[in-house]
Amino acid sequence: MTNNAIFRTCPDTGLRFHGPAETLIKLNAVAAVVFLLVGGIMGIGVGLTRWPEVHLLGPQDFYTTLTSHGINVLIFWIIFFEIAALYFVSSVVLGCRLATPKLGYLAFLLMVIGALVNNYAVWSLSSAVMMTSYAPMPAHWAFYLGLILFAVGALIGCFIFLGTLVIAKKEKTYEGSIPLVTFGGLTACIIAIFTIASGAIILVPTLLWQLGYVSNIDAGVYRLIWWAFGHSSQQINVATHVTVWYMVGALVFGAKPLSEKVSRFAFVLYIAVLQIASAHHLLVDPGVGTEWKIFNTSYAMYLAVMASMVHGLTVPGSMEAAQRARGYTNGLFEWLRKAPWGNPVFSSTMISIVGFGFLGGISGVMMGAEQLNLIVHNTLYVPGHFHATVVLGTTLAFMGITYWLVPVLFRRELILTSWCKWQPYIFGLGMTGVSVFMMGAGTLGLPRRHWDAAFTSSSFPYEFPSSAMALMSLNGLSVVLAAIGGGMFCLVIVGTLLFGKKVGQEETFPRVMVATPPTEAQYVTLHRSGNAISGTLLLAGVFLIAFVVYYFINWKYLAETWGMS
Ligand code: HEM
Ligand SMILES: [Cu+2]
Repeated sequence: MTNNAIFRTCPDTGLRFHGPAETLIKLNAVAAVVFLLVGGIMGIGVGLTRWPEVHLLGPQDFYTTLTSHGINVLIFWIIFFEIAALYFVSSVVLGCRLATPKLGYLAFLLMVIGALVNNYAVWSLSSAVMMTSYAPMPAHWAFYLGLILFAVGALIGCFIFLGTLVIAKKEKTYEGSIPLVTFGGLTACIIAIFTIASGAIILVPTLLWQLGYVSNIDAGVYRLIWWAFGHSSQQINVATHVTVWYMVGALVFGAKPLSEKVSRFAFVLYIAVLQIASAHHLLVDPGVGTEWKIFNTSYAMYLAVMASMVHGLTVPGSMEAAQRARGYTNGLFEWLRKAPWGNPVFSSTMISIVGFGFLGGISGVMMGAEQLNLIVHNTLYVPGHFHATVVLGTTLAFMGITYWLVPVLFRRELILTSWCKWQPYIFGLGMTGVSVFMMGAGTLGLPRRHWDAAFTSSSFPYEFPSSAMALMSLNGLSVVLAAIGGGMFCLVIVGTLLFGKKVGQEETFPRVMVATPPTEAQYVTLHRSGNAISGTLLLAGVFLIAFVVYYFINWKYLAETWGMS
């Protein structure tokens, strides 16, 4: 076999980087950040229009901006980053060459072209059909073509990941079973293939419809298949950000999973049950039956939720165990107090875990119950919920690992280190506000995606409670804070690529990039003490109580909407 590929061994991490893999990881990660920047700027436009006192944009611009925001962040930022992550957890983690790098460049090119074509359609071919692009609301054919090209590129990326696993196995670059983070990547990849297939099944006919080859698209069927694609893609995000959580545990604390088997099983649950949970997007659709809705959104969906709760317990639990093994054993929380809160890799991850669990998770289960769904369906509650999942959860996790990846990949020291320290908190706080205030306004009935929060220019005026308007103003302020945090991130990263102090290929960074794991002996002593994860268990208890209380409050609230007594 002719293998003239270049490898370098990273002096800080000991990882073996295959040249083309490294280049592709860099390209995809940089493209991701660029689309985050574009989408984030759109987010400011959306948020400032939803702020009643500011009401920045007119209706046409608002819907265009909202469409652009949703697609650029949720599709382009996240998926470019995920492709980079897949290449990393295969080629780099397994220390083997990347399969077919040439196809990798082709995939990247297709994704870039697709993203540009789609953006062009949104902005210049009046295709403000929102991220969900529900037919029969038509977009220009170029809108669908752009998405399809992007998806084909991403699909090639998935196959390159699988091919790389095969190479690693054949060339025996690892022993035993693949590491947990690679397993998490494999989970994401399998879900991604299902997702992209569903996307093709729905988007290709829609493209043909706009080109005049298909006469009409059934709205109900469209929504059913679209959500097989739309929901599953969220599960790719969850699988990937959970993978990042485990990775950060290992990098920052040298933590090892409490139980590999349990963690792997929880990943498998994602693959097994997530598709059915797509039904939670169709809970008020007339075309599908009640039994179908209830079965799919309760019995099966809760297994996916359980899987996330397992990860939510084991990741902090493994961090706690590692810290305690090292000697931070005082009280319930010394391990947490003494954690590196000034290190953005860690703080981003912690905010991601807590925000995803408490805000995103609990609200998602609430909305996923058929009856409760009615009180918040199509209100601002929905974007409130998913900003907790895809922004606090996924985006912050990705930001956190980027703080680690950029120095390692580009051999440059981060610039503006005090900004790096504060950025996760500013972004996290702003985004918590965005999530909570939108959920609050939604609970009071404010509709989703409406250009005019106060309905002032509506021909059928409607008075929302003044508290709802106050929440929207608070949301506006939070949008500004989140935008500052997001801007800081983009600036630090782009600035580092351009101006960061160079660190030679043989030099090391002046800080520890990969923590040394505690020794087996330290773990043994810890287990004898019998409280390896007592702090985490207490936090999990708080979580479960919050969960039950919030669920109950919403049933109570639902009962009160029927003034029959
Ligand atoms: C500075 C950061 C961000 C701000 C200020 C922001 C704000 C907003 C606001 C105010 C809405 C409109 C809600 C409505 O009126 O229906 C929205 C929609 C949305 N956001 Fe964000 N967001 C941000 C980042 C993100 C990120 C990082 C993602 C994904 C990873 C995301 C995904 C979405 C999606 C998918 C929509 C819905 C679009 C649609 O309805 O078609 N946002 N955002
Ligand atoms: Cu969903």
